[in-house]
Amino acid sequence: MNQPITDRKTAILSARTLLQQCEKIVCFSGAGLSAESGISTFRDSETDALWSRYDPTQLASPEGFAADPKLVIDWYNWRRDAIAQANPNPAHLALAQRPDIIQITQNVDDLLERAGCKQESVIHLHGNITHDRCHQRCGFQQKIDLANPPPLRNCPMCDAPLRPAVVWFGETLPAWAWQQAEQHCQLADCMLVIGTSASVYPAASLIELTKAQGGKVIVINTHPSGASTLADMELIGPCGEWLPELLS
Ligand code: BJW
Repeated sequence: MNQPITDRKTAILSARTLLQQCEKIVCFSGAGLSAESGISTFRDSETDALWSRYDPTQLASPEGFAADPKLVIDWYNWRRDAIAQANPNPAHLALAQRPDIIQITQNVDDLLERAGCKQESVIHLHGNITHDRCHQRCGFQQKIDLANPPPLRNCPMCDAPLRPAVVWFGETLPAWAWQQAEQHCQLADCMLVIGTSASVYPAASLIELTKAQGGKVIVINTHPSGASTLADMELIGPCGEWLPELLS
């Protein structure tokens, strides 16, 4: 692993030089991208009093939903409310200024789109909290008003429970999103890995995919992460500070 670069000016210059040499750049992001918008991450956040008793990774599962569907929907609706009140931060805005960079995100929020990224150009590997879908996959899907999300309810087509259109543990990723992501990562000269613990698979394997075919990896994270060992360059600190400097 390369040593973290602490001299800010040197780090920015090196990273910018690397990016200028690249034709195809992908950005692979996680919850840390939205942290400076006030959205909690999964594994490193200061716990919110209301939800501090619960493990988010257990709530984000079919088992959690089966055990207590109301609890899971209340948790998602609390997060929807937080996202509705949040604004894109300087990291989202910096990425949106670079339409040439392919956005592959694990995040289910719509902050990249609200920052100005084209909706069709953001690949959401873990789905979208902005929609509900039928848990039994009868095909029903509906856009949700994040500021006024409905409580637990049943599908109007087949009467199974409705749930957020996100990917829980043990569920497969949307096939189209995964295929697109794999194709882009295979061809990328450089991947920016932003604000992810890189601990959830298969998403995290995309970093290995880029690396394996010779692409460079620039990691931006407040802490060392699962991506550190793959990093050609590791910028330690908030992405809302690094990305505007790097991409301007
Ligand atoms: C900052 C910052 C700032 C903070 N600036 N940085 C291979 C090996 C082992 C296990 C598996 C495997 N393959 C599959 C699995 C099982 C499982 C898995 O990966 N488990 C792991 C825990 C080991 N994977 C799955 O189940 C996946 N499906 C699957 O594999 O299907 C095939 C299959 C089917 C059936 C049986 C078997 C296989 C699905 C995974 C779905 C993940 N879903 C969630 C919830 C989504 C909905 C929701 O939002 O509620 O996705 S879990 C959660 O983790 C969420 C995230 O997208 C994902 C990743 O988290 P992320 O984004 O990295 O957040 P954090 O909190 O972990 O990290 C934040 C980082 O930001 C930190 O590093 C901070 O330091 C940093 N940070 N502030 C920069 N300002």
